[in-house]
Amino acid sequence: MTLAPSELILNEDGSIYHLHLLPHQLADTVITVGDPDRVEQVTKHFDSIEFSVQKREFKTTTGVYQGKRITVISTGIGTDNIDIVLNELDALANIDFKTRTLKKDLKELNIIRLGTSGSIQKDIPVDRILLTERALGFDALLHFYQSDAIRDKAFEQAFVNHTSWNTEKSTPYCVSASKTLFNHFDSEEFFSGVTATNIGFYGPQGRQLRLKTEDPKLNDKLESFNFKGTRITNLEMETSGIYGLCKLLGHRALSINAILANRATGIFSKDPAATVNHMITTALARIACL
Ligand code: R1P
Repeated sequence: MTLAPSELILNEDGSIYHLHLLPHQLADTVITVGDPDRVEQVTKHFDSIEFSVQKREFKTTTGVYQGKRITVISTGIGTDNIDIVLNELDALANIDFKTRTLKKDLKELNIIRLGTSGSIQKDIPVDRILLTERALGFDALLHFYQSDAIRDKAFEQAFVNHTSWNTEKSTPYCVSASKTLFNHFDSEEFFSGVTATNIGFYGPQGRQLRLKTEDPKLNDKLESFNFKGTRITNLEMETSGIYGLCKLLGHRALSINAILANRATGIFSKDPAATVNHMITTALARIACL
């Protein structure tokens, strides 16, 4: 199938529409961050920089860290941006831009998110690092794709029952990390668990400044949910989309979270920059030997 110019949109220089990248500029290992300023916080540790480009909230730098070529890209906030980033990264890797057809040999990228997040469990304190084994998406992104085969329906149903979830909001979906990447990073120094991804920072994560939320007990229900010994550990805004699309596209994904807030105790990190930098250097050391 040849992709029409309206479907696979390329800029005049041949780069992909939003990310403004050419296929050869993408490394096989990709680090995603939310904040464009965090790209430099990662790449300042690199031995060399190949190139850097920014369009909108998507800033990309490719370089080499301890002999490993890595692309670092900012996604901005939310799973709506994840749809753009993941589809365009995959197109760069797996679509021939000249013929506008799928390549014969498909690439499997390593996609590692280095993000920030809030813990919802009292015993997961701020300034620690958490690996997401499974993500529970309250966003609707995955429902626009044929995704039945990759979802954990038993987990989803148990969650809906436990929380008496109002499906006017969404239909939660449960997707997993790449086992290979998770096992590569898993260690006693990290927490691991289920990351809930939602479409907003305030009401959707149970924060009430002036507006009352639809379910004031939402975070208590998330905290007390238990599925076969597994609990929901933290809240953020991208991981479910990354896991879902990576599984569907055949890429390996892992989300690593710097815990900056503890929503159960009301505590926020006193030095978030140091915690994020610790996550970055710890993750880079492991990414170098992937
Ligand atoms: C909200 O402040 C943002 O921070 C978290 C959330 O997922 C959301 O994107 O992650 P990042 O720090 O990676 O952006």
